[in-house]
Amino acid sequence: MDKKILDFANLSNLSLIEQMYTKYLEDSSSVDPSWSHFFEGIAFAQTLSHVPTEQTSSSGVETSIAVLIDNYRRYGHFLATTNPLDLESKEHAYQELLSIEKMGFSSADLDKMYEVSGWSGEKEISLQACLDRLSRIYCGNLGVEFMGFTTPDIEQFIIEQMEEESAGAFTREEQVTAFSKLVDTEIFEEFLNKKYPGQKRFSIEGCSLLLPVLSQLLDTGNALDVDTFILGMAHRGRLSVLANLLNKPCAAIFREFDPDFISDMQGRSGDVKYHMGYSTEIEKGQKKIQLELCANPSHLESVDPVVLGRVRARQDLLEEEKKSFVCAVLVHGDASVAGQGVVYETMQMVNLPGYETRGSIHIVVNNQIGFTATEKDTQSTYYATDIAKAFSAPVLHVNGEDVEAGIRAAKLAMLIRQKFHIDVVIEIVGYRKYGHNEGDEPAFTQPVMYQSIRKKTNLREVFAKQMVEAGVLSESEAKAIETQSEARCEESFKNKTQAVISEKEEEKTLVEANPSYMNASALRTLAKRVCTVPADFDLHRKMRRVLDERLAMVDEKGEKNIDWGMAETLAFAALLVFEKVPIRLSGQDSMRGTFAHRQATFFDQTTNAPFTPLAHLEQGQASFEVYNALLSEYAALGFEYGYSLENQKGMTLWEAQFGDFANSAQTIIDQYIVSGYQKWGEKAPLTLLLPHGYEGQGPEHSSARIERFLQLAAFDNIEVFVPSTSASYFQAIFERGLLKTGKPAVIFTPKALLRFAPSLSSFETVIERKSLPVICDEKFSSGVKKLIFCSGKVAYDLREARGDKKIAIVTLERLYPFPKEEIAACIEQILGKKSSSIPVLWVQEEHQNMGCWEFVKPRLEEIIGKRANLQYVGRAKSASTSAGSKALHLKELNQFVKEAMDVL
Ligand SMILES: Cc1ncc(C[n+]2csc(CCOP(=O)(O)OP(=O)(O)O)c2C)c(N)n1
Repeated sequence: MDKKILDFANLSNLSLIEQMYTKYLEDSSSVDPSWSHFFEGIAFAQTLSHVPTEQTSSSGVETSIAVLIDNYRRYGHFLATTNPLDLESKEHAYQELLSIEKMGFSSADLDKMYEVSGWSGEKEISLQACLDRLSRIYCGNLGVEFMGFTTPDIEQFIIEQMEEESAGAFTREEQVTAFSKLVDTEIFEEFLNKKYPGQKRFSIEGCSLLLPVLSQLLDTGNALDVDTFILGMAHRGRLSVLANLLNKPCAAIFREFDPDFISDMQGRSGDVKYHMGYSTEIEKGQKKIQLELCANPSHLESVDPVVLGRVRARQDLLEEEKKSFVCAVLVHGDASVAGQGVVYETMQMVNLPGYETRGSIHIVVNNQIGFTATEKDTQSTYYATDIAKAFSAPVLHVNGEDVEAGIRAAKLAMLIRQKFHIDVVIEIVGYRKYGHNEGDEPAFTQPVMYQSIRKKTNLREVFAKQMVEAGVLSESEAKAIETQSEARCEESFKNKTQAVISEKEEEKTLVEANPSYMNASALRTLAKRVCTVPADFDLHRKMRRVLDERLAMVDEKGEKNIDWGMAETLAFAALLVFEKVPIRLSGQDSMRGTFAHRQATFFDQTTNAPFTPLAHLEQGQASFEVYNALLSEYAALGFEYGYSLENQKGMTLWEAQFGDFANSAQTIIDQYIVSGYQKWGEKAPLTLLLPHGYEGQGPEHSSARIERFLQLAAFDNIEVFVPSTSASYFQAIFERGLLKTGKPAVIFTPKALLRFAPSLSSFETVIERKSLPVICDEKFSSGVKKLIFCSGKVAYDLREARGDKKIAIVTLERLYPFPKEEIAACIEQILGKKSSSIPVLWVQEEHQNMGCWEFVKPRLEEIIGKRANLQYVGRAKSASTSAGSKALHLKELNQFVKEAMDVL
């Protein structure tokens, strides 16, 4: 967007605009292009003749009437009657610009005629009529906010849609459909209230317009060939959406309210009813619409990126022109959309190559309260939706009591999304009939607001009256719709005990490994392709060297071992070509790799054109996509979680820049990745790469918090790897790519080890794939005096200190599922069956309250049994992850490594 356009939005200097406009009219090239762009982009510049008729006299009137129209388009929403509550009205400084005096008129001009040919269908219009029309269009129950932050073509489109009186006309069929949705919604909520008084259902009453709006989105979308909607929403109104949009049987919902209800979840523990997802297919005429509501936790807005990830994964399977037929709809609360940073992170994705989804529809259900707090407490912005402006997303503010305005907004939003592939926001301004939940008393904190709310009539009654008066429906027809809806609830209630929603078992996704691929020569051939760029590609000198080195690593002479970057590349190549597994990898700077170890994409030094060898290995290979992520962890990881849910036959990887940054996405880790299956039955074969290792770089770049993932590991929910060699890393990536488990995984990847010679394995060792889950110490068959268990990099410090001492060092390459049998076998290999006691240690570089210790202690003790006492050697407990200086780090390291050697 041209930034200067934003400057123009400040119309306080009207005389400057007048001058520029006069100049522009004389000669459009005489003004700066940004000014002419501005004048061209607004409709009046094209449609109006600004010549005043004889009755006008004041000079500059041409510009003033043009500015008047422009100001209404721009600022009319500030005066729109969108708030159904009788509360103190909000003021905005720009409102002033809508006073005729500010625009160079006086009340004496009201009856004067102005030529406006082509604008209102009339040749000329009185100032009063012009104001009335503008006010009707822009200051009614639908306020449109779009000027100055979108683009001229979008502005023009919205102007045309708003000013064309017949655009968005409300047909009888639409009115009746909207009414039925309202009736079903409100009767369903009232029924729940009657049968389950005081139970939490997070009623939508007060904003029940949400349902007709959603339903209209489907209808308009359907007419534009949108056949899949993926929805994300929080608690408010969720049950109504399930029952009245996704057609989840009411009987099943009622049953979930019963105190004795336990659903059959095949051993899973489930979630509360207002967090569960649902999917359905609905018929619309000849077409079908796939409708999915994503499961989500309580954490408001956390589902937003998950929805987008799911949408993107679906779109990735479609041809270019069909991608927009899958659409994300995100329903937000006013307090959460204004307060939660993940909304910004998610909206930031709208134009990014790795994340864009052709725009999303956002609906903000603004009930003017968040739990007990109002916007005075929660919002510095004028509107709850103001974030939209940062992303050029038009906002349609709707009075929650005006069904027609809601329907019009829904149609317009869908049209805009399909035409421009941008985000569009609909704000439904209503109220919350009850407390935050139905057990709450809202008048404790909002007495005045609730006085106004108590006077309110249900929207269906308001709308029924309007329709009856307009002759759209007779009273008895309206009543019949209600009766039918009541009967649906009664009937469902009677049948609720038989209502069973069967759990859908996901299709088995195991890809059978084809052992022939490990034919060394086939992999070597692939490796060569990975190291090849097109003949005319201007490769950076140092990159040439990297590729030459990589080639040497796979050379039959075997003089050079495989580094970690090459191990990963080889694993990817094998998956893409031999197993046909598509791969998507994203993370901050992941194309190159934070530590310059990956180099997945090369850039032509003359043209800047990118080339990704893994995407060009051979015809028929699976797709390889690598993206540099936006600088976000929360939304970026949420997106990949969603993507992986849909990408059950592909490998989805997310990489943190340093492992500790993953805690910015802790909500996604805790609420989705580790628990999504147990709560919702969601299988997310997502792999996290978290760089981890103590190298004296300070507290913030050392620990990826292994302890946290181990604490979260249960119910066979996740795999946790800490590879210590490049062969082990190859194996972890390759096995993950085979999608054997359908589970998420964390691979704690190294930093210093990436090119550390002792950690680099030979090509033969790599392809053997025998490093997981334990690397037992082959060195000793007898006479071992001490046995040390550890994971990761510290093994190399211990081996160096060991020299020729008879100390066996065993690394656990996979921590979860805990490799009990393999460890037992390794112990037996080293110690034999003898029971004589030797020291057995667990050594780690992390502090005692971190790392693996707490997790491995009881598990190793169980395996070791009475043969020995397991002892801890490592850093003491600490509140901070590591020392602030390299010197202190090394001092600590030397101390505990020495201690490990000295223990008798
Ligand atoms: C991230 C997060 N923080 C706090 C809460 C607790 N909480 C639940 S509902 C709510 C108020 C939400 O207000 P709003 O977004 O306006 O939605 P409403 O409930 O009014 O529909 C809060 C703070 C939560 N669920 N998620």
